Amino acid sequence: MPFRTNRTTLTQYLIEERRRYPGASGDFNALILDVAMACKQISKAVAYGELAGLHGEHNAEEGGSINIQGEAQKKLDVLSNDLFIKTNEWGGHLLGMASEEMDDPLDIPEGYPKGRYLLVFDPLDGSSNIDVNVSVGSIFSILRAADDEPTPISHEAFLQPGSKQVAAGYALYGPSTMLILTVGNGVVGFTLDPTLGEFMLTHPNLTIPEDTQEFAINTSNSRFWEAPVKRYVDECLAGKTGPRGKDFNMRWIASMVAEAHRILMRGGVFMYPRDTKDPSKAGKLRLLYEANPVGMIMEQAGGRASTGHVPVLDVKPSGLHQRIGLVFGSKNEVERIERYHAEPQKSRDSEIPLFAERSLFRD
Ligand code: AHM
Ligand code: MG
Repeated sequence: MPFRTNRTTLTQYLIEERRRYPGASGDFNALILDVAMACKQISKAVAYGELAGLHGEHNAEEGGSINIQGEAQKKLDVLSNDLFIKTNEWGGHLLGMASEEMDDPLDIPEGYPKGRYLLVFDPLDGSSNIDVNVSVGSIFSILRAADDEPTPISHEAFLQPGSKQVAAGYALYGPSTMLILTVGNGVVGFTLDPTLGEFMLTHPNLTIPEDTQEFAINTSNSRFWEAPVKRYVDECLAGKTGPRGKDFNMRWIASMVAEAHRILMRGGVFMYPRDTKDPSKAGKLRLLYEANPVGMIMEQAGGRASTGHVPVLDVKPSGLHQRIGLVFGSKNEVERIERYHAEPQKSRDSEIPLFAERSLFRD
């Protein structure tokens, strides 16, 4: 195994970052280390998989369990959620937690000190892929609670725009386990050294190329897309012979953390836009624990994250489990998609047969 003696551990990185803020209490660093511990434990559980009887649906013998999203929970969804709670509730850094897998926010149990941060997470994103052994991940977002925030903690405490995030990150459980982190000062990546059980700094300054020739979208939804998205994808597909004058490649893993990571490594654009498939849902992905943390990482790496209309980090959330249309990745491509949304659609509607009869647009 290639061995380097000069690798920086996550702990060392956090301590060195903290030295830049002499007034910092160390609470924040301890919180990140607790989150990292949850990710290490989840990484192990994911890796053991069926060896530990961890594949399949939660409570299958009792007919399964459904989360607030109406999605069947996997055993690993429930275990990952529990691991996040157990590794983070005791430390005294948090006032509350919220997760994709819990209908309501969670208070810090009696007996543990309360802190000033809020932790929001998707414990195992892409878990519908677990049983097929595709890369999945955990996504987290850290917010500051208001000084006078009452307890028990309310949904409202978490309804802060993504621009207020103190830190965000994800762990990717792939061929190697990685932790990607931003504390608002660029984006860094760590790789888990499995023998030491330590995250080692391997990617000290992640930046996303501004241009790309790779896009990711679930094209099975194309008949539900709004016109600007359809235009963008049509132009990519037209390649060299179309208005873009270059060929594009397409990828769809159906595991957002894995897609975000690919984009962070080599550029690209990801779209799960608002569409007309289910008018009760403004997109598939969730604002607070999917779009916002990934959005902060993208922006901090020089990319862009948008609803198609506005920067995703500017959106004032209206609900804990709110869904939103999401486009992120290489800056110039995301800006192009925003331009297509901003352009008046009328003239193009009549040009495109699909949109000539009826409008698929919504305000
Ligand atoms: P999940 O949080 O229930 O795992 O759902 C989110 C996932 C994303 O990781 C991924 O981008 C998307 O769902 C895939 O959706 P689809 O199956 O429609 O392609
Ligand atoms: Mg998810």
